Amino acid sequence: MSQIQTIADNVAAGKTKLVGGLVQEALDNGCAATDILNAMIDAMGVVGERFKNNEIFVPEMLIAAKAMKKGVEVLKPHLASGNANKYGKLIIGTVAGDLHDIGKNLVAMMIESAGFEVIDLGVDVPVSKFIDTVHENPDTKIVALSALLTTTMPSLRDTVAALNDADFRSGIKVMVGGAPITQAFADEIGADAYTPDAASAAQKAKELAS
Ligand code: B12
Repeated sequence: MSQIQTIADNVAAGKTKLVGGLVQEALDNGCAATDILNAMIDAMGVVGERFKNNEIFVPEMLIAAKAMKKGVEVLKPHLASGNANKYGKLIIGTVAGDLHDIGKNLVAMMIESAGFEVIDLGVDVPVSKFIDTVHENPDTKIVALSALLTTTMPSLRDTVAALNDADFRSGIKVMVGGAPITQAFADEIGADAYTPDAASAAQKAKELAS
């Protein structure tokens, strides 16, 4: 079995203690960091399917997430190039009611390494927190919002609506993303941009800020 497949299997099985070492070993053997990352993302897809089929439950999903976070920690220096703050400030968070942060963290990491100063508000972020943070940081260029549940898509809609009504709206751009989000939904709720993954999010953020 390939080393990368072994990593994916151990992420899916939630073997947090093993994953860090396995990722390091694969890197030492010349595996590309992006290949390892993509395998771990696929593993989370497998976990999601198992959950959907009632083969595993929330606790197993949570430990798989912890294992993936460990792997990303080891990969981080290999994925992020650490540019200076060339493009300005970007505020990111997962919308109210939603606790998923692996994708949001990857987007934050790629955007930071593309040359932004990232203010990460975490998960389950109330609308008012996004608004207050832009007021506290009037030089903010972009607000990026993540939602992973169909049940928190309305929360994403409310957050974008509040940003669209804010006095600072003409000075910022709003980006949205997350597995259930589409370009059509982004257009419908009045966001400026949507992209499907972290690499394209970083590319789009650079375009929006320049
Ligand atoms: C891990 C996980 C959890 C963990 C999260 C831990 C954590 N710290 O994140 C825990 C256990 C907490 C959890 C809980 C729940 N979960 Co969950 N979870 C997952 C799982 C398996 C993986 C998510 C993940 O990390 N994917 C990997 C990352 C890299 O992908 P990503 O998040 O999509 O992000 C990428 C893109 O979407 C994009 N992106 C993301 N954000 C943004 C933002 C911007 C601005 C842009 C441009 C792009 C972008 O870029 C990212 C990187 O490429 C998914 C299954 C799946 N296939 O996604 C289910 C899944 C999302 N969960 C699901 C469910 C149902 C739940 C629960 C309701 C279960 C329950 N009964 O309690 C709860 C809800 C809790 C809550 N209130 O949020 C369902 C959602 C179904 C739906 N259609 O809404 C899924 C799809 C599983 C399934 N197949 O049923 N979950």
